[in-house]
Amino acid sequence: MTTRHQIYVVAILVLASGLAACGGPKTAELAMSMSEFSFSPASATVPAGAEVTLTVTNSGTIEHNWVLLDAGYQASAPFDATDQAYVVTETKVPAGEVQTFTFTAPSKAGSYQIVCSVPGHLEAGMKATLTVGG
Ligand SMILES: [Cu+2]
Repeated sequence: MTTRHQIYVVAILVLASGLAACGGPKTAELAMSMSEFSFSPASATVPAGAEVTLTVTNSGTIEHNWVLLDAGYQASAPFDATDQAYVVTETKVPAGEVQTFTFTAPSKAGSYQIVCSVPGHLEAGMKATLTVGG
């Protein structure tokens, strides 16, 4: 009984040190600003599956939404319930404010569209691209 218990303890320690050697989950920082009617920068790259700390600044004079859509999906104007179903993560930022939040980047590498879902803004060209690396 004691021997078996000791084997479990050793196995857990080996597993724990293996995870530590991998450095844990990947992290990335991303900063974007929004204004009428664009994102800056218009493209960015993060590692797949990374814990991304995103800082979004609304440097405009009206509210904007930072909306990340599913892989390969391109929103069609006007942004509606069909497009909403493909939202991976989003945040609403009032004029002049800065928001920081964390989200997990998709685990699948590819090109992801970022749009502003405020009516009329996608039509005005408010979109960007997030590339998720492998
Ligand atoms: Cu907008």
